[in-house]
Amino acid sequence: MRIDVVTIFPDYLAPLDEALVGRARRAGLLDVRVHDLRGWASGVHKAVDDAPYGGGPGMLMTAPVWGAALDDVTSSGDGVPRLLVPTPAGAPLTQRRVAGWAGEPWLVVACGRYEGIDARVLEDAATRMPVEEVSLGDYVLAGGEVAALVVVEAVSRLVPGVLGNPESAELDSFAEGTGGLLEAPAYTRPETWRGRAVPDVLRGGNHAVVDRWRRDRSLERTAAVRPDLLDALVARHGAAAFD
Ligand code: 6GU
Repeated sequence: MRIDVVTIFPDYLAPLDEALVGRARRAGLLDVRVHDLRGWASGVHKAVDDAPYGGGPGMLMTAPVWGAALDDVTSSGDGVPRLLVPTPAGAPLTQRRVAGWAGEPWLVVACGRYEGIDARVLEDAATRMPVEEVSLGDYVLAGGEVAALVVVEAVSRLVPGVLGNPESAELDSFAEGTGGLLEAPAYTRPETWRGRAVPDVLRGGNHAVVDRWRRDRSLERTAAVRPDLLDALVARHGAAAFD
């Protein structure tokens, strides 16, 4: 899978050399390319932004610069990519959306500053390729770079071969395998630590009992911190959600 990231802060994406994503890149499973938007800016100042029409605070990134960058990047491979644009005005990022993107051959992530990109850029791009705006949640970041890191990491671990044990992705919080619930707490050795013992049921070797225990803890935890997820589960499965 190929992922291009366009940003005015390419060094911000340095973590993509590390850990799971870094290893997957070196193994040839992921082709991640980071581009400096300023390479498409012109004039002595290489400006990428300007004041918004209609007034208001802050600056907007300009259409000519983003248009030139996206023309070049999106025409540099086979077929057309899916364009992802991080913005607090986007639809929330979910595991379902991430899983959909993981099946695509090519993604381009366009990082804007939070005041955003001239709206015509995405309108124009959408005439040639699928475009999705995506938000990390209901708070405001200074730019899309952190979201690009989030998207690349979340997508990468679903690409075949990237995770050592693919079953771990199936059991994750929010994945279908756990029915959209949060994961149960987990323990490893030592058996007792600072007077706290690992729950007996997890050492008993009865897999059906372990599964039941984990399911109950998942329901408890989800009810406590994410009742909205439980509501969604009941809407889909009714009372059978608690079987
Ligand atoms: Cl994706 N970008 C920015 N700038 N702020 C955000 C966000 C994204 N998601 C939540 N806040």
